[in-house]
Amino acid sequence: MATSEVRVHDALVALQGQMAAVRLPLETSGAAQGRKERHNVLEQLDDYVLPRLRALDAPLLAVVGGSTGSGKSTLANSIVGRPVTAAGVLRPTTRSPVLMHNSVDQSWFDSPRILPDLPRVTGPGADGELQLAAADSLPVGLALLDAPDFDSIVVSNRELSVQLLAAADLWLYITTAARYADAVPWSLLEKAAERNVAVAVVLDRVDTDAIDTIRADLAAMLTRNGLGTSPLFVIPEVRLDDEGLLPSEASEPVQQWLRGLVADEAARSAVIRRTLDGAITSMQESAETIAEAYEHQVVADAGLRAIVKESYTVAAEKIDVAIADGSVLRGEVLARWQDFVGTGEFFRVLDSGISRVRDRFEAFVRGRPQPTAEVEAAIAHGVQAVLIDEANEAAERAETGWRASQAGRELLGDDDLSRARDDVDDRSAAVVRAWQGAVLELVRSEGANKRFTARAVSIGVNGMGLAVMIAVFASTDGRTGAEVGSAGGTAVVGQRLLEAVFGEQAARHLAERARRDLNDRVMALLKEESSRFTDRLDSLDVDERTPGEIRGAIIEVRHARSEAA
Ligand SMILES: Nc1nc2c(ncn2[C@@H]2O[C@H](COP(=O)(O)OP(=O)(O)O)[C@@H](O)[C@H]2O)c(=O)[nH]1
Ligand SMILES: [Mg+2]
Repeated sequence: MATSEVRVHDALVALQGQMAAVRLPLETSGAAQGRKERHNVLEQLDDYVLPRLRALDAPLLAVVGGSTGSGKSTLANSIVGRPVTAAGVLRPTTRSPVLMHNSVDQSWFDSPRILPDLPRVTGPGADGELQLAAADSLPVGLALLDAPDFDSIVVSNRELSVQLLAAADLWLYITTAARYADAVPWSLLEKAAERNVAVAVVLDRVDTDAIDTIRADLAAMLTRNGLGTSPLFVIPEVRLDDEGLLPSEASEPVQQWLRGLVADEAARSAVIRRTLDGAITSMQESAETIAEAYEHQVVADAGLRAIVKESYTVAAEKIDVAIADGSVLRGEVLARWQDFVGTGEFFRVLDSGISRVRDRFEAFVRGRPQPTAEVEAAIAHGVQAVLIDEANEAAERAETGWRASQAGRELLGDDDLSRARDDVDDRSAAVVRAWQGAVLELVRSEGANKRFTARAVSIGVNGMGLAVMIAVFASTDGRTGAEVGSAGGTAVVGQRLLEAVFGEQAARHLAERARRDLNDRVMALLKEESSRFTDRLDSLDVDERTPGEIRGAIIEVRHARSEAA
């Protein structure tokens, strides 16, 4: 290879790496098409483009293609001069393609150099095997491949046919007088024209008196479809010989043309170049399509993530409001808190004046059992209810949002994520319990700083902790106490207790830390909840850099080719 060709080769290898790495996991617009094209590009690089670039002097491979019963096998056998490949009205059940070559050329084909995924056999092959047949009547430098019908009713046959045509330097396209205008073969020929593959057309089994009309009609169709320069051979309807071969004068023109082609180095390499260039160009286009399809994946991925984020941000905000606006302090919590603080003794502690409050407080907590458990439980219950409600609503919003797109629907499949996790009760209860424990711990360590006696601290911690919690639940916009309404009226008691014991600033600081702590724990809970959605995306690994990388690889192929040209 010339240096410039090495650069083309290496650019294609880089593109191959991109294509191999890319996945189009989301059901977005163009994803199905992109996956198909990706598969084809990878296959054609391995089967044809890279091996051809590495060995431009390898034999020219002509693939005989056409619809069922058009006479492919008969023509291939007739060119070779003996019945190598099974022909017949009863369709051979095997879909093993046969590659005929001169024995001198064997080493080009018995290795996985081209079509590496097809195992080689020398006898009749099984499904998906490539049967190699040495036929020295073929000129050195020409191989003939009898492909399965491209319109086979067996899907794998059709796919194999397409794969083999994509590996050809030349399509020897066979059609019959009865079938030449059919839509299916034409869609294939249009593809050939689009890709600029070298094609020769054989019109087979034509009644002698209709030859001129049909030839003219087909020639016009070829011209209209961009294949006007393709050689057109016409084989009249003839009797086959005992071996099922065409009489030599019938197959002679095609045979001569093929011989002439491989004998003329310039003509041969022109055919190879044309098909190779066409293949690389169409590969660039496919890669563009794939990059574009991947862009849709990136957009869809971001869109689905935004739905989840929005759904759970709303939940976080609503929880935040519910926590701060005093609504938790209604009903049961309020009643239990009033039980707790509603004794005259408690108020006397508060009314005794800041200077003496510490002593009084110690006396208060010493003399008093601590019925805080009920208040704590009521708080836990109230907060937990808010968390569960909002987690459920967020799940419903996110699931509804995802179901609105096909990508989201496919990702959800049969799973119903429209409610919070099954264990949200336990998880949210644990969140609140852990927070309450942390609040008590906070009060304990603050109290220790204030040098309470150990006993006062240990007994008073629960009451102080409650006061902090109450302050948290009535702290809308930094306001506390009476300003936030009836529930707050009670909260002011807790506030004053805190201020009396810790000082105003420290008291505010305590409530604030406790609130931030609760917020962190709530966010962690919501993160766990939303990860049920986002985990599904994370595992797909849709990377926004990918389209750019593919385009970069395409640009390098383009530059390398223009340098080589
Ligand atoms: N009389 C006649 N029969 C043919 C001709 N070409 C093919 N056949 C028969 O048509 C049937 C299908 O041919 P075959 O080569 O197996 O078609 P394939 O499916 O394209 O490989 C076989 O029975 C052949 O013997 C021909 O030119 N003349
Ligand atoms: Mg056949």
